[in-house]
Amino acid sequence: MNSSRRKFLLTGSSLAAALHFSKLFANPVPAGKPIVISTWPNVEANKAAWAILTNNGRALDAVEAGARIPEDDPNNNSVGHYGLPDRDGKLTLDACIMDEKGNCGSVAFVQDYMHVISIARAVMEKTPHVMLVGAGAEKFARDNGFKKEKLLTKFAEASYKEWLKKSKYSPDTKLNHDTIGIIALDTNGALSGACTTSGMAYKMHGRVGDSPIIGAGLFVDGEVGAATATGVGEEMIRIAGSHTIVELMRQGRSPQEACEEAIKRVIHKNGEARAKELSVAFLALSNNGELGAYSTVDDFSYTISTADQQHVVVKSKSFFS
Ligand code: SD4
Repeated sequence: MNSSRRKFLLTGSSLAAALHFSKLFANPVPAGKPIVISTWPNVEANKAAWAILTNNGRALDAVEAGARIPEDDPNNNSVGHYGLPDRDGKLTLDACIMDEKGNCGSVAFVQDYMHVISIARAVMEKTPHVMLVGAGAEKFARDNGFKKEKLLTKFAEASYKEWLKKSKYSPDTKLNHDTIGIIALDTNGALSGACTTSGMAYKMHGRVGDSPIIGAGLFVDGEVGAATATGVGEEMIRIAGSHTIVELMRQGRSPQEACEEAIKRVIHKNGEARAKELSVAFLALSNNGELGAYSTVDDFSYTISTADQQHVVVKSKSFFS
């Protein structure tokens, strides 16, 4: 998260959310349904999802509506229109969506279309495939009425020019780290999830992270639960993180225990010294509304909305705190 983003977080509706930040839960509490959780202080995204859930809407519609909010948020430099580019100066977007029945859609390496989460949903609903990438995904978007537009902003261009002076890439998500993974459980007990990102700033052109990879950045199994991720995507892919968490839940672990186990695997694979430099975080929800959250380092927060806790930002527990 860059410093301008941090400043933004302390204004307006985000201030209200930040004030709740002190409300740390010793353990995530079983919350029932409906419920929506999202990575980072995504208060406006949760509100959009919550409005659908409290109107007896589908979890799938709720997570899509929620994910669309940061895709068009000038203060989010990790998702959608206002994201930072790759090292060739191109903004490329990734997203996926999944419902309780295992239906899923995904797009990756998409340029010039802002609402990639909705394109991912269209892939799920209108094609026999799960994933479209690059020019093929863009053609599909165009053919299905999505608007092509210039997305790279002046701010992103200026940041890129600044980055070019040193041209040094390290997977330091602390610089821009606001990818949204959002999971909802609706009043009918159906679970869905969505994840959308511009990926790691200054990544190689063509690089795709975990966010559009079903099983890495997102996984949903309506009979068990769902998980999503944010951080250095290569690490989630290496352990098939979100799928691992759901499988651990299927075998009886709580969402919290499952998230902790997945983070321990990331740490085990990298060694503690390197893992301290890697920001990786998971968020999980069981199909009875119990949540879990855990991260490598102490920089992760998430937003929860339930009947009792309206759009509250909570600081996650972490391995290295
Ligand atoms: C990626 N997981 O592309 C994403 C980055 C991220 O907040 O989560 N940023 O690897």
